[in-house]
Amino acid sequence: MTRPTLIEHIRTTERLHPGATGELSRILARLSLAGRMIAQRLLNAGFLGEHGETGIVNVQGERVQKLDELADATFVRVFESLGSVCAVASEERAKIHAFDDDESKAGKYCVLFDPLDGSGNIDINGSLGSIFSVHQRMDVERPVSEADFLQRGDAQVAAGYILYGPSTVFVYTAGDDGPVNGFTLDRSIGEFFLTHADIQMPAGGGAYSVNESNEGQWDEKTKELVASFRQGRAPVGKRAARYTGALVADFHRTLLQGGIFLYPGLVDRPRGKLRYLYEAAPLAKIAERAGGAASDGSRRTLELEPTELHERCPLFVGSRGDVEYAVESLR
Ligand code: AFP
Repeated sequence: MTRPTLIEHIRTTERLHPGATGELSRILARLSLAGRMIAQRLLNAGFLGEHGETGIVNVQGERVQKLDELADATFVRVFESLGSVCAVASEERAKIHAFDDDESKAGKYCVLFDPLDGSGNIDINGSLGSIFSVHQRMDVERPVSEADFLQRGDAQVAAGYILYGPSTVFVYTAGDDGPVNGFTLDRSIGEFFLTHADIQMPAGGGAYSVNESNEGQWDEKTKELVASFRQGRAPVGKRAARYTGALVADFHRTLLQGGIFLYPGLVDRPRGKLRYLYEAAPLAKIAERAGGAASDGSRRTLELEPTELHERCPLFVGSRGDVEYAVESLR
């Protein structure tokens, strides 16, 4: 039997919600289009002169790679004139980007993305990803503003990511109680097919995933927590250390095999490195919908209230037992 394509799956799901207007379906379809376009671009970038830096430093103080810029432009382009999306926010941009055609101005959705996550892996042909989050605009009567984007993670109407690894995988969840489904791109025909239906994060086992070179920047409780994973003293026992430098790749492994990914606060950066709206909140929604958990070390990630577009937060995400153990250890 042929597997459902991503678009067929989205339409089938839409029919289960009688009041649905089809707008969210179109947004998800456009996100998958961006994923296919970026995946294709990554394939040939090495010999088209598209590796390397642009010479620009972004709002995060990070050096922008040419592919960061290309991926960002791709995500913006797919939502231009769609009508349902009034504005987008990108990890690469200081401010939101509002669309100015009349239909878009009335659009009820805001889309946020980290267009190319793990860009340090570009030059080594390592895994990369894109992360996205969809929110409903707070008030369609007012012109869209940054305030429409500063919403808690539990208000997301959809969230997901695209992993560009040996194959390209699109993983998403929609609604308050939707499952997490994964689709793999058949490059020969440019179509995503359902390969991972209703993903459930294993309750135990799996690796622990953290940049251990930051140890000197952790507080004593964090040092002890990571040592307990390394030495097999955590409840689940001995496990491997795995860290790729691309959050999407580390998260995807954690989602499928269980375990924990952590990016704790650092002495000189108490909020750590990861961005709440573009990274932590969407992955927290996926984790919870797959039976896992996500915390900033004391609070549920999805309940944090962002006050800035590029706000950072510590992230502990993975199998529920591991995350609860981490929170307990840090108390
Ligand atoms: P870049 O996209 O700037 O490479 O950042 C990647 C990332 O946000 C996330 O994907 C990684 O998990 C994390 O940073 C790696 O950060 P460290 O290099 O500090 O471990």
